[in-house]
Amino acid sequence: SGPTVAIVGATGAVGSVMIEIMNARESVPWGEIRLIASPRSAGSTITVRGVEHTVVALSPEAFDGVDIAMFDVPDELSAEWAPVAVERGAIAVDNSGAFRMDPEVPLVVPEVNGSAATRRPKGIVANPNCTTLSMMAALGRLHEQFGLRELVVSSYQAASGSGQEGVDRLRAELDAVAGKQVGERAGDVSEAITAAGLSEDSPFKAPLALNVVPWCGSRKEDGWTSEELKVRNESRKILGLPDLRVSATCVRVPVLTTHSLAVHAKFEREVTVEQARRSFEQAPSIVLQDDPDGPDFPTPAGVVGAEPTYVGRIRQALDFPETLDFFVCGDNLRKGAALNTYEIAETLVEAS
Ligand code: 2RA
Repeated sequence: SGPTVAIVGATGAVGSVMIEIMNARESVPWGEIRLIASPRSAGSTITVRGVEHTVVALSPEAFDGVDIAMFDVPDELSAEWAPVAVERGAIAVDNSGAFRMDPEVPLVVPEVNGSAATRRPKGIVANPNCTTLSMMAALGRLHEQFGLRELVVSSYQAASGSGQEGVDRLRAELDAVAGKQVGERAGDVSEAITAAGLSEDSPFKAPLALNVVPWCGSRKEDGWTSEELKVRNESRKILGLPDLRVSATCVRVPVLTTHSLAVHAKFEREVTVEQARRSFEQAPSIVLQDDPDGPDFPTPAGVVGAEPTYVGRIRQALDFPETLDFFVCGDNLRKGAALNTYEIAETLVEAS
C-alpha cells in the first residue's frame, strides 16, 4: 500500500482544513493516515475519508513508520518536533515559520518551484507564510515569462491569519458595534468595544471592526513588521531572486478568512494586460476574474473556501513601463496554509 502520512496538529484550525482537503480529494496516495496532536486531544476521534481515526499524542514513537509528516503547529513546536520526525525516518513538511529561511530547507510552492523539494539536506521542506503564498502562483507565472524585477505590495489580511483567537475577536467586535451609531467620531468604535466588556488584550493593535489596522505580526527593525519582512524574504527565496527589490505594507482588515493583495510588479520585458490574462488563464491553480465592464473582480467574501488563487483588476501601470498592477485573493487557510502543505506532500510522493 501507499506511504504513511501524518498530520501533526490535526485538531487545530489548519489541521482541520487539511482533513477537509483530504476528504474532498477524489483519491489520495496514502496507505495509512495518522493524526497526531497534543496529549490533551489524544484519544479523540476524527473521520477521514469515511474511516474513523483516533488522534495519537505527539511523541517520538508517534512518527515510527511515517513517511511524510505534515506539521500544522506553532513555530516552537515545529522547531522541536520536525527534527524528531526526520530522525524517525519521515520527511517533515512544515507550515510554521521555524525553518522557512534556513538555507538548508527548501521553501516550496509546487507550481512555482516544486523541484526545490527534492533538495532537502535536513529532511524538512517548508511551506511559505500565507501572505506570500496568496500571490505566489500569479507572480511565479509572470516571472517565468517576463522576469520579475521589483515588487510593491499592500496586503489586506483576514483575521484568521491570527488564528482562532483572531476570528473570535473579530466576531465579538462586530457584535459589539452591530446596530450602533458608531464609526462617526474618532474613538467611538473603541468605546463600543470596551462597553461590550471585551478585553483590552486583543490580537490586533487597534479595533478591527469598522476599521483597518496597518500592523500584522511582530515589530522588527526600522519600523517594519515581521509580516512585511516575510513577504520580502520569502518571495526572494521562492522565486530564486536573492536581490529582488520588494516593499510591502501589511494591513489587517475586518474579513474572517481570505487574504487579498494589491500587487505592483515590474518586469524585465514588456508585458501587456492581454498577455498576463492569457498566462493566468492557462494556470491550473489560478482563476482569472477580471471584467472591467461587469465590473467583475475577486473579493474575499467570494473566494473564501476555494482552493485556487483568484486574480483580477489587471492593469498596465500608466506611469511605469514594464509594470502591471493587479489584485489577488487567496484563502489563507487553504492555499495559504493547509492546501499548499498538502500539495508539497503530494509532490514528494510523485517524486519518490
Ligand atoms: C497572518 N500571515 O495573517 C499571518 C499568519 N501566518 O497573520
